[in-house]
Amino acid sequence: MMVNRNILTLDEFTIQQLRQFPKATGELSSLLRDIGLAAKRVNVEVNKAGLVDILGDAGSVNVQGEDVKKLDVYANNHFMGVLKHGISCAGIGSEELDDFVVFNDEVSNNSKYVVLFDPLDGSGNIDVNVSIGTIFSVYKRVSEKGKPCVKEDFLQPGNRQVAAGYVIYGSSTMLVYATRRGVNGFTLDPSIGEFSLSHPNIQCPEYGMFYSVNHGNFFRYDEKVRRYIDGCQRKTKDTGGPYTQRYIGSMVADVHRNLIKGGIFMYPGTVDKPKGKLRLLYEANPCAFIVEVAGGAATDGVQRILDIQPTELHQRTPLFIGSKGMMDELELYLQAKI
Ligand code: AHM
Repeated sequence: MMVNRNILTLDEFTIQQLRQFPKATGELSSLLRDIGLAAKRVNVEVNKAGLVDILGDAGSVNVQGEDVKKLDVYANNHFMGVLKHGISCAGIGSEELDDFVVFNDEVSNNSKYVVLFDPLDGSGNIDVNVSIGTIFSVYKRVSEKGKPCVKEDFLQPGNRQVAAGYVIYGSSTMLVYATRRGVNGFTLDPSIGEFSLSHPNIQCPEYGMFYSVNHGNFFRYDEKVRRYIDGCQRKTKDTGGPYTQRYIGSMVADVHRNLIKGGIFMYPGTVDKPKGKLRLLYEANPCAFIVEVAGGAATDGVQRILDIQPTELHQRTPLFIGSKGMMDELELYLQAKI
């Protein structure tokens, strides 16, 4: 197989972007490089998950009351470590940690950004060899530079994100990230160990064939949501046939497929859990930012995800996200206009 060595690597791409802004400090490029490095290390461990004794519960329970797998701990520590030793990040918030972490040394206190991440989304799928991922979100801190970062830096609405992205550890490993200027996807080329630009300027199709939802919860959803799901299974004027149901159980993989091919992903509230399962800061906000930059939309069923003012680090939110045309159609159902 001929491999095109002229394809830009992640580092080359971020530097090329940086060169368009001669006054930029390069902190964001450096941060993305750090994230790329951590992703490569986690990828190595994910790839050998079936071979080594790294599977299974780490014996602890995370702040959401869920079992923590060993790979979650590994990924969390790697992302945190790489960001701590970089030059761009004042502190982090992680889905796996109770509270945010202030790096609190001279370089970090003078850094511009804070990062929030879900180190291993879909971790329930680790031991069955299904795609899992890391999701991240970058904010400019609101606290004074030179001092340790504070909680308010992490509790910013998603519309203040500077960048967001995810890594999918799947049939190939991909890093997709968005800034306000666009969404770009990089595939890990194992022969050189670099993320290479494979999906420039990703645009989410206005319509697609896929709807992704946990059907097992159907009778716990609100009636309007049930009517929409029911509608997905019938003929629609836009596609000429029913949508195809695809639900991986790793949001990052479901959202990625729908971003590329067009579709809608839903994790609605249920009677017993009105706020659903997903976390606003670690899952919903970064995905909403990426999908919106690519031309799609994301709501909690009432308002735009990115406009929600967070009040706590681990708050949950219902999530509806995907192709713009399908989201508009969903809204008609949610407003009881259909
Ligand atoms: P996790 O953080 O424990 O991995 O849970 C998040 C995952 C999402 O990736 C996925 O969409 C969802 O949980 C699936 O939940 P369910 O099994 O309730 O449908």
